[in-house]
Amino acid sequence: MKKNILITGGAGFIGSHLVRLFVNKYPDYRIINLDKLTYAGNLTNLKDLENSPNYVFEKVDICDFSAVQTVFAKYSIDGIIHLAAESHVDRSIKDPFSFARTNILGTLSLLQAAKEAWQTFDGKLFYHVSTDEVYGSLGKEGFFTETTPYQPHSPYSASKASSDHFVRAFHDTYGLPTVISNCSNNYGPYQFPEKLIPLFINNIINNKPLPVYGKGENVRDWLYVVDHARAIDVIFHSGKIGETYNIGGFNEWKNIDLIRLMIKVTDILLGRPEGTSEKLITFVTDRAGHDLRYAIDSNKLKNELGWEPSLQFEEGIEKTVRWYLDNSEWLNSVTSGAYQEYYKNYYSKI
Ligand code: NAD
Ligand code: TDX
Repeated sequence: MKKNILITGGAGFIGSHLVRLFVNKYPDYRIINLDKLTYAGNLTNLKDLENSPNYVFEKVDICDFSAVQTVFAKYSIDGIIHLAAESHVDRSIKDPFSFARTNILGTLSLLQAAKEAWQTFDGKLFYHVSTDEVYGSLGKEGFFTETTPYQPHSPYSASKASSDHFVRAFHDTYGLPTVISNCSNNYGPYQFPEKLIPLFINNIINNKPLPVYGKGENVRDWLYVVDHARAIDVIFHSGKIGETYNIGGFNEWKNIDLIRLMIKVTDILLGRPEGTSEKLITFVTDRAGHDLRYAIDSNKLKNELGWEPSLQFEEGIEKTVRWYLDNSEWLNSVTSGAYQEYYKNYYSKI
């Protein structure tokens, strides 16, 4: 094998798309998927790769430093693309400790293991996959750039900001070759149905309420997950060490407009009369500390490395709804058991 690449969080939403891209595109790389398989990690996301000769799975918690060291000792790791994290803002409001543990201490454990394992830093790279939420919230105008000061508001974004700082600290203090990307909201197949888009598609299918936080006026910049994986590929291979790259779709949607579009597309594909599911819209108490608007300026990535999103949003959302309708087995399997327990009281209250 030409290279051993460790991808953490490869059984999650974005990680599974990235693992698939790398395993298929680079047959001479060994891709090691390291994942703890939390509620959000699911090996069925990677079923098609099970027998690929250049793919291996390691069930490891990134917070378990000695287990991480063992993985470094077992494979001669050339590069790490680190995605493993607790990723849902609402869960971070309920349980900030687990976000601090995984996102901060877990990242530190990987950084330290890499620093110790790598005799020389030549040809090595530690790539941290981060979020635009570290920059805080925008008003009606403007964009986040790579130089926007950090101003996280949720425990999730505070933990991701902290992990970004640790990555930069390892670069500045020890010379560890690092790169960071901060991406906007992703959507597409295999996203756990707790995030807005898959949660609402699942609820429309099942005629359940669509809980819109506040007045639905918050704005997010949506990017198709495969385009994010393509961006990571470009940055991993051509990004400059020590740099940060913003990744976004120049595709802003007010939540309520996006929800109405999802309803329209899903009703059509389900063969329901147009607008049938509008009645499911339920305005609920706003999320605490809810950031008003995210918008990413990804011109650095476009101008320096030539990356651009490939998919128009209307096309991407239809493709996504179709995928969830065609993959009811996957949807049913991830929404059984603990998932039902998690939402049990929620729907009885709204
Ligand atoms: P996800 O929740 O779908 O997947 C996270 C994965 O990490 C799961 O497979 C889970 O099992 C694994 N994991 C969690 N804790 C772990 C631990 N302690 N040890 C090992 N594995 C562990 O998340 P996602 O949406 O795919 O996000 C992936 C990364 O991208 C995260 O770092 C997130 O902050 C970042 N990001 C996400 C988005 C988005 O819109 N989803 C946008 C920008 C950045
Ligand atoms: O039930 C809901 N109702 C609702 O109105 C949910 C789950 C969300 N929302 C709103 C909150 C946000 O304004 O929809 C918007 C999107 O919410 P999420 O899907 O939870 O995403 P967000 O909070 O924006 O964070 C996401 O993007 C950045 C990911 O979860 C992060 O992991 C990523 O870093």
